[in-house]
Amino acid sequence: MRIVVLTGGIGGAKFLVGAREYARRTGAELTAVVNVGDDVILHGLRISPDLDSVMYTLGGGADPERGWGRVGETWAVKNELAAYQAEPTWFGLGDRDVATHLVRTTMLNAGYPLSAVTEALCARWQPGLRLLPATDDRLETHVVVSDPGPGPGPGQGQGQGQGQGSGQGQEQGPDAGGERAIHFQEWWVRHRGALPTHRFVFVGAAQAKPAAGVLDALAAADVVLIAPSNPVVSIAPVLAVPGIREALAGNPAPVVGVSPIIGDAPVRGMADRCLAVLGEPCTAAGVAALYGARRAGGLLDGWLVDPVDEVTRVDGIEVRAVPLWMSDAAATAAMVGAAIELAGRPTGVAG
Ligand code: FO1
Repeated sequence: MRIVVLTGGIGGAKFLVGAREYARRTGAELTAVVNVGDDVILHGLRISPDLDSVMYTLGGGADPERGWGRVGETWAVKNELAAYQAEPTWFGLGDRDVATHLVRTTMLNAGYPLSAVTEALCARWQPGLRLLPATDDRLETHVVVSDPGPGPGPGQGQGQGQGQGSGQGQEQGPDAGGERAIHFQEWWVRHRGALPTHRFVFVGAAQAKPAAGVLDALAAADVVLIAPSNPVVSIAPVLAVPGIREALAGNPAPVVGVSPIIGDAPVRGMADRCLAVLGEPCTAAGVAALYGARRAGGLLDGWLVDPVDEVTRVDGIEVRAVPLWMSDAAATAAMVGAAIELAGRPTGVAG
């Protein structure tokens, strides 16, 4: 059986550990199509947070608490950059992590596509499944926030002037009411999403093409799973790549999603804040409705929810309640088995 998983970073990485366990037990072939909207160029380095979270987690090099970056990390480069007041100082670049970004940036500058770079990095990390970026083209999530007007607002302050205008909340400048876009990483890391936010924009999406291998994987899939990632800033940017939604609709293989919301709250991260920007409820049923039912022109045939959410049905989508806490690989593998079962495929796992 061929399984394709659409995924973001941290929550998706944990999900893929279970999916890999399931694939090992059943002999299924597993491909992950990973969000690149978090990607950013900082200090001249190309950083791909979701690809790295997945690669490090599956390769055993991730810091388990943070979910991003390397375990046993040191921060000499970050501290030296801060000593030079080289902005941004709010993004934590670990020394080991920098080596990944140096290799990636060197290969991209040499003309290799991101999918080839990812393959090369995975030769070291051996994630145990195929990792594909959603696209090899530029696709960056930017966030449109209210503009406090002139003055050293966040991200524009000089080195020494950095203290004013940022960090003490969002003073309204004289021409308050404007809008400006900041990179997702500034919104997420520097401001923790605590800015008056209007919308998310996937810059470059309209011109982006699915990365090499993505459309073939989706066309050949027997089941497609949507990982319990942030629906707004992790899954949506994947679906924004022209051709990916069409490939899902064109393949009758069932699409089953796993709720990232348990008990009306995100398992981790800021899906609640992101959903609020869209005016969507932070509920398991709400996210399913956001993805939509295949028979109504949306994505889903099935939806896994945690029993605590007592969601019995979402129009046109078959709902199943199973424990969704990814406490370990075995628990997550059981979730994957339940999703495959809901897809109506033989799970191939005895008992
Ligand atoms: N997330 C943070 O909250 N703070 C950081 O300093 C930070 C640094 C960082 C460096 C490399 C990397 O691959 C990811 C990093 N992240 C950091 C996570 C990143 O912001 C992710 O995009 C989000 O966690 C959303 O998935």
